[in-house]
Amino acid sequence: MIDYRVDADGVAVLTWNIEGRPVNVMNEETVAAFGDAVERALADGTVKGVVVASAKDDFVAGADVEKFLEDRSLEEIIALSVTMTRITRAMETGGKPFCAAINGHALGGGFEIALGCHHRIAADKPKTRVGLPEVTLGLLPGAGGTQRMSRMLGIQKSLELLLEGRRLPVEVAHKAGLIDAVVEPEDLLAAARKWVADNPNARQPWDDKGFRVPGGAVQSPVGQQVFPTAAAMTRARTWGNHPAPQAILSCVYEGLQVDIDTGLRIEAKYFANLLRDPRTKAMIKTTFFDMAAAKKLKSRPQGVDKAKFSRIGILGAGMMGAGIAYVSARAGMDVVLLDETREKAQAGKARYKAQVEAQIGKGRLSADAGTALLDRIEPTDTFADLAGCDLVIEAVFEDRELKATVTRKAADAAGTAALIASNTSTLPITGLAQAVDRPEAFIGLHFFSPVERMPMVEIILGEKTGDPALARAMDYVQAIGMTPIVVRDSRGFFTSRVFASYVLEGMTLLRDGVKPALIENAAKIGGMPVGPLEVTDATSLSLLWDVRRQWKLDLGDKFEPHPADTVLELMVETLDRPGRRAARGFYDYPAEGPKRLWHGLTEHFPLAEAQPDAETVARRLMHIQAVEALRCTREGIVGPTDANIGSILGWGFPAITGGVISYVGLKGSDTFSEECRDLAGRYGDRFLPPADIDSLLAA
Ligand code: 3H9
Repeated sequence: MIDYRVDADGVAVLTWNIEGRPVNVMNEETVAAFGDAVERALADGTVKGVVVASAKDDFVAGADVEKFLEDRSLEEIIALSVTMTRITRAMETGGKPFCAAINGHALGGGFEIALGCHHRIAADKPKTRVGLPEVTLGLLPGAGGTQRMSRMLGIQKSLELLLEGRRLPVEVAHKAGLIDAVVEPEDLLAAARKWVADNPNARQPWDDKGFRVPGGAVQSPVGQQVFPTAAAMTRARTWGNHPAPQAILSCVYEGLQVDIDTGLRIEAKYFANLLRDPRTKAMIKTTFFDMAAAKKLKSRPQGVDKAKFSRIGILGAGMMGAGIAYVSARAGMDVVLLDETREKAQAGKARYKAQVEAQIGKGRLSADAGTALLDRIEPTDTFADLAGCDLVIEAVFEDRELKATVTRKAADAAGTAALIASNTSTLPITGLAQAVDRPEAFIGLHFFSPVERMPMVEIILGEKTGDPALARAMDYVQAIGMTPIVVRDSRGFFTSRVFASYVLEGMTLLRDGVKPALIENAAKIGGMPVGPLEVTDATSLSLLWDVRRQWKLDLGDKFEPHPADTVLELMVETLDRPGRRAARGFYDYPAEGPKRLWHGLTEHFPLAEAQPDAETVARRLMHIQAVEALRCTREGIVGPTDANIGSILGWGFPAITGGVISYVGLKGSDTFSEECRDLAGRYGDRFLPPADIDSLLAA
């Protein structure tokens, strides 16, 4: 587990090499083995100093996150932190120099081991990342990270890194002072050994009498300025929904006012409290494990050869089509971008020229790579250019006839080997598949806007879509670096349908006379990143109104009117406020200055005399999404895991809940049902929860 070797110079090398795991992780057994090795080195009179190294590609990837999902007592949870404290303090104060030889990723607890060494040398590998990303899992560093990093970098810089959980390239960490030296990979061990041999009296600065926090202590003018600002910014960003950033602030604030040993105990307490919070587990399950499994295509149909996409076609060079062309070209594919005229296709490509230039400007892309990327996109108005495409994605207007016409032409031109997809967000795939001779090779690929920033694609199965088509579609999504969820065909599929329930509820609140600012703020109190009125503006009221009208036409008697329909109609048809792009929606968007809620709202939607409390408004906005998502799972449109992933990546449902279905589990199905029935009694049957919720929650 931990190889122990002492060389002729008296330098012990403790090498992490956890059997049966792809990366080195820290759990009770591995940490105990590491502790034994540290003790042995300290006790061995022939050992002059110690190098901590790894035999795997990474250094140590942190605590074994799988263990965090288990139910444990406070004592058991604290034990890992306490043991790590004992070990790292022994390393720091045992009288022998310790040097970390960081050969690859050193993250979370792995980087905390390195911080517990007197010196850190890293191999110069561009892909290596180091840092403390715990906050992104809803946690805080529980093996000394908050205490050591703040004592090394000072309050401001350490809070920035701890609160963002940034994974730093080695060179950046070196500049920040977290890594002491960077060497060629083949020189790493020798450099570490040499440092140990040359520095027999190494000590951590915080173990010296008179140690001062760099830049100023908590009660210094700097501390007095940084903490209130950081607390206010955290509050503004999280609306009090995320316990981890708050706990990190407390750890640094309290920990820096005491000695390091007391600080480490404070950190352990906050760490354990976070880990016992059911929200943290829910977040870890969905964002760490389920998303990784989805990205690795764990549910891909078996027995279908992995598909390669060297040339693909996009129909329609509007915002979505151009975005899909860009992300595909970015992944190395040749893209035929087709529109009615060459000029329109060219304009679609041009949308991304600035994007590429910005990437070059930021040093994320070389000028040559940027030019090559754009060169891979071939604008055209000729269907014959689609010959030989492995995949064609239709991304024209939401007009059934138009879609059928272009899809048929494209399928004929591309040939029988091509997978044919539609990027519709609303029209059922089974109907669109009728346009082609091979409905088994037709599938929905629903991208989100802006394509290059949204990390997910909703794959929609038509009635006749075959497994090979699904497997190939998943391969494509993986190839462009995104996460797929798979859903069955239905009106609005999964994401558009549940997202619509949120924005329609926001508009219904407006119709009910609730203050617009209360609606927007309550959504954020509920954990949503953007209020329903603002996000409707961004999506476009007129688009939503068109969809509602189309559904009414399609469904006839079966169409279920929504109380928000009157709001949409008034805003779009009478008041001509179609949304953000026209700079007129629920908000005004003055050329100078920030957007603001349109003052005319209260004239057209008079305020009710009695305003509800924010909690009730938030509950309406959050519960309605969960009810709609449960209905989708009941109807077999989506499974609970994909529903959770889709809600977080697709429309920003709060990750701290673990997703829209997990949200119900966290509340408890009985409590949730009761609250929904109460809302249904007061605001309408749309809140009525499906029966037997428990059977819908299990992943
Ligand atoms: C922490 O450290 C808290 C401490 O402060 C508290 C101490 C008391 N645990 O991603 P990959 C698995 S919190 C369990 O495909 P790559 C992973 O699930 C932790 N499993 O490889 C996958 O399994 P499978 C803070 C882990 O090369 C396999 O290993 N640390 C862990 O693309 C291969 O992983 C982090 O947040 C883990 N910690 O990327 C870092 N790490 O084969 C988390 C990996 O069944 N890890 N696995 O699908 C990573 O970011 C990436 O794995 C890494 C390698 C960049 C290291």
